[in-house]
Amino acid sequence: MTGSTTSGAAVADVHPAWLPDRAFAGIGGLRVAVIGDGDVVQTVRDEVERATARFGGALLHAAEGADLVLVAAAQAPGQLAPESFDVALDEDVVVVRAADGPALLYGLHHVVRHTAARDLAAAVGRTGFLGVHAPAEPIRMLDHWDNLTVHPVMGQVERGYSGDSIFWLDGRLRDDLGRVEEYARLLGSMAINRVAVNNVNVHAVEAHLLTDGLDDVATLAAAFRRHGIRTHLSVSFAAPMTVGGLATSDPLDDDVRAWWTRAAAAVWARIPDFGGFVVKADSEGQPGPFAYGRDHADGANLLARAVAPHGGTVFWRAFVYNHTQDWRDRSTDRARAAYDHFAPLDGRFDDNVVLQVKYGPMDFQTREPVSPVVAAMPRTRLAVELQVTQEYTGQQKHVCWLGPQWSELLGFRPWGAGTTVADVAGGHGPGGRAAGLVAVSNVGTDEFWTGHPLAQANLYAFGRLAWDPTLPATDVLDEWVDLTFGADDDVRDALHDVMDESWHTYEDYTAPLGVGFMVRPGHHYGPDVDGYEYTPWGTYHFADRDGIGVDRTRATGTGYTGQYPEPWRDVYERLETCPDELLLFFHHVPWTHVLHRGVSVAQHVYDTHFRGVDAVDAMAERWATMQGRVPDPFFDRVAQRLTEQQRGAREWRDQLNTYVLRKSGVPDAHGRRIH
Ligand code: GCW
Repeated sequence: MTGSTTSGAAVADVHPAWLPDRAFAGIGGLRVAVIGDGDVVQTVRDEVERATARFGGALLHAAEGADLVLVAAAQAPGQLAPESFDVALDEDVVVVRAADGPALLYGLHHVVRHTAARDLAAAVGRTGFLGVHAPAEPIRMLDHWDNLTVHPVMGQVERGYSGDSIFWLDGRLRDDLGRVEEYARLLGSMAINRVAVNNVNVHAVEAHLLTDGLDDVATLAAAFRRHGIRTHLSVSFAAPMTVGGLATSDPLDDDVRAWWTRAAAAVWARIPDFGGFVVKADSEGQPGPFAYGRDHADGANLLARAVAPHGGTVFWRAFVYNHTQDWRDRSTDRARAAYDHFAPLDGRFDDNVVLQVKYGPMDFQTREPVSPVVAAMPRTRLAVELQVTQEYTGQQKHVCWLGPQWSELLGFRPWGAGTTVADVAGGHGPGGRAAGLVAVSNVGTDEFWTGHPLAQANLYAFGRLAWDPTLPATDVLDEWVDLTFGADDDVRDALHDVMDESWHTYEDYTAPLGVGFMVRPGHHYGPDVDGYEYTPWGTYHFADRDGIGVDRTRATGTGYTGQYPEPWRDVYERLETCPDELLLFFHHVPWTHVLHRGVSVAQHVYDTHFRGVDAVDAMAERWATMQGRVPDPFFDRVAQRLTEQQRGAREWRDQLNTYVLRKSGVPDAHGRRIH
């Protein structure tokens, strides 16, 4: 599949990401039996055939004489949960028994990962290789904010930093689906099982996918199906009007119900394993049930009942807030909105509704507390939404390895002990309702997929952490390096040096202490401290000559701390216990307020901003030592982006430091140059 795409590189020129042929050398030399039927088993067979053709060994169709046996579904004895597999040693033979086709694919890649840096015998001796392997999160989904055409303001991929859509061109599916096939292969290798293929902001062109575009969607679904992935569409709540010609989209109207029932039936008639719908309603201008005086349970259940007979799921987003605020109104707090809208609806959503909640109460900031909605809805299936695309974390111009951020979020304990965020999403929370994780993808037609080549690691990490949220981020990075570059200690060390701390470094030179935003409105790249302060979208820092931060306490502020259960409602409420990194999210304090770490807020801003720039310079120097150690195009692209990161970090440093010095008058204790 090497035909050229109209925009972007031909498939043959595209970086293989973490699946270069070399990554399969460890299984290539073996005699591998693949046993079972179905599309995904055939994919496993194709992978083994490709590896053995390249590296020797053989593909077998029966266990006899094999070094490695991969056996799926009916042939696998025992009780394995869906998507799970078991790895055992039978004499000298490694046997992977899988519950189903997708599980066999996951089992294959489990072996590939473990043999990327060593041989099979050595892999067998490692902890974590043998035994039962099951996904922690049943739903592991990527959303694409892809438009069918180029949107005048947002471009083709909303918040996309990697070129155009790999799916769509000029209002319809691309002719050359080579990139889609490669993408599906990458996703299958890290056990993603659902994708949504169009933007949650559904414009007129995309709204028609649901009716006139089904052939295109079916073609995409076929490509994804071979890798165990179900396809979804984002739909507009107003579709009965805009697409169906009705006069209303009131969720309690009989004609509206009938319309959705028919629309769903038509979709599943064309695509029997279609996954369902994603809906952004009453959010940032998208239509929703509020227009009819209905609530979001009415809205979600309308669609849920239409798709239920077909086994479909409705992903209903909780990202609902007032984006036409008046900055003078101090009582409106955007952070409160999702909880205020949704917590009272707990228990009212149908079983096939998944409430999709952004990880924080705001909007994918570098640092936010965990959304209080996660702990507030035990009778609702909750999926936590992450942002792989780096809208607020450097837009794939800056290195920002997000594995550590996600590990921290997923491991957060909303009740202080016991259950984690990952547990709640996976169905091990108080109500036991399982859903999973969703993330906004970061790929496009760019030859490295992700604009910044190192951002490939974020995509990889999302899949791996959705499978096992307890994996240490540093191990995930090792896996990614070994697969991508081969087992090379120098490359691995260099990438750890450049990436391990890059999230904290990004935090250091951008908005401080959890205050968030301070970005240029619109495109959200680069510093603009007061950019959002007087806009309708929300007010984020309230800085004046005396201090900075948002008072979200119950005692004197917006009361947001009261949305958390114990212990957090009190931990965040009290200055003495509020963690430094979230101080300005929860409190308005004087510039001279002394942090737990022993310096004033103003001094902290200076220290971290100088430190952040130094760290970026060190990253660039370290990367320079990799010339000749990684392929030149990869090296060059990263080097170019680091130059921009060095420039950008200086811009952030100088604007933040100058702003704080001018507002506060607090001099830098170390007398460094502030403009
Ligand atoms: O982060 C904001 C983005 C919007 C996006 C919205 C959302 C798709 O700035 O571009 O719209 O979130 O999540 O719906």
